[in-house]
Amino acid sequence: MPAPPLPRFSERLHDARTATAVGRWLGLGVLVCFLTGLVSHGVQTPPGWLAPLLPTRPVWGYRVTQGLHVACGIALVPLLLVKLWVVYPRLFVWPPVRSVANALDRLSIAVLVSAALLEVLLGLTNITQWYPWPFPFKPVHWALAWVLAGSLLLHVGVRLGLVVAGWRRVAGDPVEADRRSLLRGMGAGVAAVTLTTVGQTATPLRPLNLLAPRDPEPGTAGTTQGLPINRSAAAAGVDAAELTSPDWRLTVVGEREERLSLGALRALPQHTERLPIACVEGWSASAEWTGVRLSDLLRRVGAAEGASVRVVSAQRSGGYRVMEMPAGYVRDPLTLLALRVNGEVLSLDHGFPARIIAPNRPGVWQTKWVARIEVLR
Ligand code: HEM
Ligand SMILES: Nc1nc2c(c(=O)[nH]1)N[C@H]1C(S)=C(S)[C@@H](COP(=O)(O)O)O[C@H]1N2
Ligand SMILES: [Mo]
Repeated sequence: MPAPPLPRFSERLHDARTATAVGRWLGLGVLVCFLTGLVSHGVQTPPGWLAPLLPTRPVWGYRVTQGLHVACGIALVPLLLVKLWVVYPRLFVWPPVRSVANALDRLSIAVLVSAALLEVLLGLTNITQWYPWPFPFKPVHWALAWVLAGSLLLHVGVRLGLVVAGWRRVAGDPVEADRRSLLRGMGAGVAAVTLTTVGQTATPLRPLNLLAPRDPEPGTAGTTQGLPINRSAAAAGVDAAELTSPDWRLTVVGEREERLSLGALRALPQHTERLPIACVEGWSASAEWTGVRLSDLLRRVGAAEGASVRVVSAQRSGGYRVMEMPAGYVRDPLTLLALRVNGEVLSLDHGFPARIIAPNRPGVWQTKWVARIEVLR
């Protein structure tokens, strides 16, 4: 069969060696995203065997892994665009399939490319808190991560020869100089998107933060008391009158049940700790928290050493209303029921009258507007 009038491409920079050179960086970015994603999944929704093993040190551990996840995720945008530009002429090869093996290979690449584009698009919309999809983010992002990892492994495995050859120098390669320019341009693209966003978690780069959706810089819209507000009291639909009423009580349930007023909480020994909030969406900020040690509160109601707890927010609905805290965080002296942040009484938006702050835990589990703490075992 004669070929239809397909577009023709000069070989320059659309060659396998260039695809491999770009692919190395792309593969590294995907690997970092995959591994840090596994960490996020494990820390946020640990299976039963893992929950007691989760470390509370370093206190900034999740801040680093999730900051890296979102930073590498953003860097994947220029990397993916360059990679697709290098290889897109392959869409037009004739004949489109040469054998069964070739058909399967091309099919697996279709899966790889779709999964990569979708994974990145989902991640980007999620960090801007825009949810245009009819499905929930997390389970889809999680499943796609495995599809992507599997199809990438297959893709690299099938081309192992080319990938290995790509590391070897070729004398007199006429494309070498152009390829180096392309990689430099790609590097500049990565640097640009990284430097203008990573300040949302890497404090010294805050002044460059032009594109990040959240900015912990005081004075920025949506930031008070030195912390961005992830979901305001109004957005969470909490009853401000109830939370600020003198009749407000915190219920703590163990062997006994106690109901403590805000005055009673303030009369207990207060501790001040510097701990970060590390949002799963990639921003983070450290703050100085003052309040009651969770372990002190639990000792008052006769909780056993090694207990885990359930924390219930005054928020009426939503995914963060109920939180379970494994024993390791519960017994940690840094885990506080915080009443103050950065020297001020918590604002309603930051969880007044009392919120949880625990070391090395994702922001989603730093429950605000705590109403009830129950010992589980
Ligand atoms: C190769 C690309 C990527 C892979 C393999 C990947 C993988 C993962 C995995 C496995 C998780 C854990 C999901 C769970 O807890 O069940 C995760 C979480 C997350 N990822 Fe990605 N990801 C990728 C790209 C991105 C990008 C580009 C962004 C945004 C720029 C992003 C943002 C997020 C966010 C915000 C979470 C936390 C979700 C939550 O806990 O609510 N990811 N990712
Ligand atoms: N009850 C409740 N607690 C919550 C949330 C929420 O929506 N409801 N959001 C969580 C998330 S995702 C983060 S990152 C932190 C942010 O705390 P901040 O708004 O005080 O900065 O609060 C956490 N605690
Ligand atoms: Mo968050």
